[in-house]
Amino acid sequence: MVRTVITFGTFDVFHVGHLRIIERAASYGDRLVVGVSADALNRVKKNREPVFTEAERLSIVGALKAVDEVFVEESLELKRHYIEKYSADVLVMGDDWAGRFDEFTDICEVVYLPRTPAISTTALIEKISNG
Ligand code: C2G
Repeated sequence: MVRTVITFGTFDVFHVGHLRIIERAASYGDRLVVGVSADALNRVKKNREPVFTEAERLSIVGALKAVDEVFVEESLELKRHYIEKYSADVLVMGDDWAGRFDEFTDICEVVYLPRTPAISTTALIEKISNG
């Protein structure tokens, strides 16, 4: 039996914190599927335009060794649908989302992993803009 892991994120201005969570997520199973937030969803969630478009973010995440499949996450409300569609056995998220997806424990295991400290897309954007 193939154990499928699913995770979600914007993965904008891809950094080592993103890489680490993807690698750790992959270690929970045999196959890793990643939902990459649509540009429109990112606008709603973060109130800003992503630096890289969803097509670019999808290409970057999809090219990673640990990733088997990528798709566009259109809405936060569709999580149950995506978990079922991709037959995920485990949902992995960073602990900034701790407790937020516990409702899915009826259909899969839900795991929250500690975020990589001291790095974020927001901090990188600030650092780059301030020169
Ligand atoms: N992350 C991490 N360490 C960091 C930064 C991010 O482990 N220093 C993790 C986050 O916890 C998340 C993943 O990397 O699990 C993607 O982070 P974001 O791109 O910020 O994702 P987000 O916009 O929170 O989208 O449906 C859920 C959302 O789509 C998650």
